[in-house]
Amino acid sequence: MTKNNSTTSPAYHIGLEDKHGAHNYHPLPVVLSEGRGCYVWDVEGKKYFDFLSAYSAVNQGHCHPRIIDAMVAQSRKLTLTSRAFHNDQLGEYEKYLTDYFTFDKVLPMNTGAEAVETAIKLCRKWGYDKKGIPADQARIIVCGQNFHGRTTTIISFSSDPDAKGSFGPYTPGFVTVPYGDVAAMQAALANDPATIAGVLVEPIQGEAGVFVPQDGYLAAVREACKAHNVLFIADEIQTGIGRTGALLRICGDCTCQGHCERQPATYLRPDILILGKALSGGTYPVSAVLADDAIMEVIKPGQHGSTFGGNPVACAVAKEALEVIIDEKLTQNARALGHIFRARMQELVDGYPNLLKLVRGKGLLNAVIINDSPESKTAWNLCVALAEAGLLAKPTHGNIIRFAPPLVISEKELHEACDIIAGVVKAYA
Ligand code: IF1
Repeated sequence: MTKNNSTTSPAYHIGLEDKHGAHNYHPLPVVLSEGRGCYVWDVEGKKYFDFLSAYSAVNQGHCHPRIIDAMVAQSRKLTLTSRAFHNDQLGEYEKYLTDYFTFDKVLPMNTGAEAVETAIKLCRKWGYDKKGIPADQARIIVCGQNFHGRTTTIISFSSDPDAKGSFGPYTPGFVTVPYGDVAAMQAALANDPATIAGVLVEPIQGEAGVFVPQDGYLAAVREACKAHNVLFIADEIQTGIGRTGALLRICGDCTCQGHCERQPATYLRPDILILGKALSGGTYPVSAVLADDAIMEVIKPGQHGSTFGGNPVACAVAKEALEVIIDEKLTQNARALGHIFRARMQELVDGYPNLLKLVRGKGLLNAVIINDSPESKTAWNLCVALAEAGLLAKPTHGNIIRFAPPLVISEKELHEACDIIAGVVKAYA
C-alpha cells in the first residue's frame, strides 16, 4: 500500500489494533515502521532511540544488514522442510552453536516459552530415566517473581496474578522459593531431594525489574544443585547473547565471546542452558536448549519436537546473529557502555532523589526505580515524555523503567540518549 494520510497517521493504526486485535497489551502510543541499529522511526518519520530492544531481542540492532542478508538468501533457497527430512543448514548451525556455548547437543525451538517447556520436559525425563525419581513425582524448584513465558505450564509457577490468574487448572510439580535467598534454596533442595529434578532460574530477573542477585548467589545455587544431583537450568533468554556485558550472564566476569576453549573459574556452567530472543538478532523466532549428552540423550525420536524448530531460515539467521556478536565486539561494548550508563543515571538519582530512587543492572540491561508507588502513573508519564523527546522505554511493575538499548549503540549515541533522559527528568522533577 502506498503511503497516504491515513497510513501515516498513528491514530489510524492504533484504531485498527483496538478494533481488530485482542487487548492483551497496553503499548505506548507510538506506531513504528522502520528500524536501523539503535534507532526506530514512526509512521510520521519521527526518529527515536530504542531503549527496549524488543525486550533484549534486538541486541545486534534493528535490521542488521548481515542478518537480513542471511535471512533473505536462505528464504530464496529453502524455508521449511520439517524435521521429517534433513536440511543442509541444521547440522552446521548445531555444530556452530554447540561449539560457541560449549555443550554437546542442542535442541532447536522457536519461541522462548517453547524452549523453557522443552527444558522442563528434558529435566523431568532425566529425573525419571537417570536419577530414578518415581513416576510423576518429579519436582522443579523455581524462584518467586520469575518470568519464563506464557504457556499454561509456565504460568502455573508464576507469582504474577495478571499472568497466572483465571488460567487454571495449573500444572503441578513446581516449588517456589524467594529469588536471591541461598538459605531458602538450600532448604528447598534438602527437602526430599530424591524427587527434585531441577532448579530453574533467571540469572538476572528481567520482568521483575532487572533484579540482580547478590554476588555468590548463583554459584551457591550451582553448588547446591551438584550436591543433590539436581539439574541447574539457566534461562538466559533475556540475559544471554552479550546483553549483560558477558556472552552469558552466568559467564560472570569472563570477557571472551564464545568458542570457549576452557571455561574460567567464574563460569557457572548450567546443566541446561535456554536461549532465545537475540539468538536471531530479533529477526525471527529462534530459541534453543543446550545440554550435554548425558542429559540430552534421554529424549528419543518422537518424544519432542516442533514443525518450525531448526528450520533452514532459523539456522542461517542464528548463525549470522552469533557471528555478529563476536565480529562487532558487542559483549565488550555492552560491558563498557553499561558502566557509563549507570554512572550517568546515578548522577540523575543523586540530583533528583524525590523523583528517582536508584539505578541497577549489568551491562546494557538496566533499570531506574522511580521514587513513587507501583500504583502511581509517574513511570508511565515519564516514558510518554521520553517518547516525545525521542527515546523509547517501557515501565515494568508500575514504578520501574527498564533501559536496554541495542548493543550496537556507540558511546556518543549513549551520551545523547542520556542527555534526553536527563532533560525529561529535569523537566518533570
Ligand atoms: C511478553 C517480560 C521481558 C523471558 C525469559 C522466557 C521468556 C521471556 C527470561 C519467554 C520473555 C518477554 C515476553 C514479553 C515481555 C518480555 C519480558 F517483561 F514480560 F518479562 F523481556 F522482560 N524467559 N520475555 O524474559 O520468551 O516466549 O516471549 O519468546 O510480552 O510476554 P517468549
